Amino acid sequence: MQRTLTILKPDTVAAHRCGAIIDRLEREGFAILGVRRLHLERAQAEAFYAVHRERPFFASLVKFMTEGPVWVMALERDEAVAHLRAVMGATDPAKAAPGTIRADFATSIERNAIHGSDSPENAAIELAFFFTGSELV
Ligand code: FUP
Repeated sequence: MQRTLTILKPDTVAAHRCGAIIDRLEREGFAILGVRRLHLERAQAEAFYAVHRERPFFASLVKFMTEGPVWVMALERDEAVAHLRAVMGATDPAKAAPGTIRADFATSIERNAIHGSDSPENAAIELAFFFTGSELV
């Protein structure tokens, strides 16, 4: 079994689509070990996306991620990182395969509904960003 981190982004929360996406994740075999609903502080969003700090879209991305509440979840299943990435689809919804979450729920490359860790190493870092080990049960 493997763990990964997902964030249902402000566009998803504002559109009341968290339930629809969680239903899809559960049907894909993910167990939800931890859930937090929070409104990210600017410094938190900047730290979470620090790898993108020099990219031209960074300021806009941080503004979007702090415009309203998000749901952060710790997920578990076999091959959780790769499977979540497959179920999410490509970053740009115009390029996301039919039936993926981003194809169905995202409206742009920035407002793309959901985050998923991109490697087991980053999953461990991102899980620790939001949860203590004892919170994941
Ligand atoms: P992903 O791992 O699919 O979420 O994509 P990236 O790590 O490459 O990018 C992280 C986030 O930055 C994306 F979810 C959305 C945002 N982004 C943009 O807004 N514009 C871009 O051109 C690329 C990424």
